[in-house]
Amino acid sequence: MWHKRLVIEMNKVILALSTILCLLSASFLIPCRIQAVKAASLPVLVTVDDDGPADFNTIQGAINNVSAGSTILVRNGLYVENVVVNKSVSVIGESNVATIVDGNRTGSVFNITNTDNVHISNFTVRNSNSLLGFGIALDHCSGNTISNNRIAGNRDGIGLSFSYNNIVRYNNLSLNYFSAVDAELSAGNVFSYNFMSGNSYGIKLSTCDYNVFSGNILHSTGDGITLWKSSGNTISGNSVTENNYGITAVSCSNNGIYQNNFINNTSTFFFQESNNTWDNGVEGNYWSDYDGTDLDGDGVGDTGLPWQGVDGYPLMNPYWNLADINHDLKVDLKDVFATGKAYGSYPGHPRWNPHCDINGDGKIDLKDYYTTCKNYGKSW
Ligand SMILES: [Ca+2]
Ligand SMILES: [Ca+2]
Ligand SMILES: [Ca+2]
Ligand SMILES: [Ca+2]
Repeated sequence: MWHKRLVIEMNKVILALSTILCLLSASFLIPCRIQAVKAASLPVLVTVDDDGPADFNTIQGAINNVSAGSTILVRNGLYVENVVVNKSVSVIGESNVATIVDGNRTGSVFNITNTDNVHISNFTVRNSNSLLGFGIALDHCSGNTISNNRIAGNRDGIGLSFSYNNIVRYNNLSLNYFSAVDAELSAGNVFSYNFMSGNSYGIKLSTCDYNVFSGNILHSTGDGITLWKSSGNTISGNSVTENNYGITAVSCSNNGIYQNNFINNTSTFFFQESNNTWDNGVEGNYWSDYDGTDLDGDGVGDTGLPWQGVDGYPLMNPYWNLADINHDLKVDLKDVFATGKAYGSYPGHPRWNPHCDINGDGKIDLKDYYTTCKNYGKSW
């Protein structure tokens, strides 16, 4: 009898133990599975190398296998790929000379479509299709940054369509067959400090409003800036040198075009049905063929106005540094003194000097004075 009871008790114990074991294993397994799912969706940093040890050997392989927010570091090498960027990732090359993405003359080299917050930086981007492709194509995108790339040998360097608030800066866009930058139906983008040479067009905008172009150099690149049905763009601080046309505008209005250098272009500009602003209220553009005189020594011409029928404030020397208040191509005591003299003034104030309002906030204060002092001693 006692033996039978012992067997029943033991069975109970075994049952209880196995229940505990089951519960324990379940409670371990479930978190493990959750963790595995979580790990796959966490942003990571991965490496790509075409011929050495790395997490992946193609850029596309890396993009396909990481989650949004990840960073992909690409080692020097030759990557013959048409890269589709369809999630928010940073794709960074080791060197923009030796990390080469080659589109093999098929489509675009980088395609970014319906994707935001992508960074593409530090690549040579070459050989899109010569009839259809872009070096880097952005379509229905916003918040992307394209920087420090060398983009050459494509149909167009960078193409934007239906894209907003992207940043394109510090790229070298040279020797593309058509345009360095070709944008249509895109707004609020910023293009700054890019170098463009040897293309058929520099910057080409069709139906693009409220973009900013600043600090770009467009040298010997067919037609420099070409605007069609585009309004409200700001084009300032660019150098447009030795092109066919410096700038052309057809059916464009309210673009602000000032503090640019138009130097030795075959034809300075061409307009049709266009009404734009060629100064910021104080300073216009530098035109290498301006032959007027500066009567009061503020660096802005006072005769032959408006120059070319548009510019009421042509600069006497190329625009090169914010702190060169009197545009004599050096930042020296004269500029510091002028800023000091106008210190504390605002429009309407007897000591107001608009040339000294470097940051354009309508007052001369420490910020302007600091910029002048910081650039002290620089010369062109
Ligand atoms: Ca390599
Ligand atoms: Ca003057
Ligand atoms: Ca000066
Ligand atoms: Ca100011």
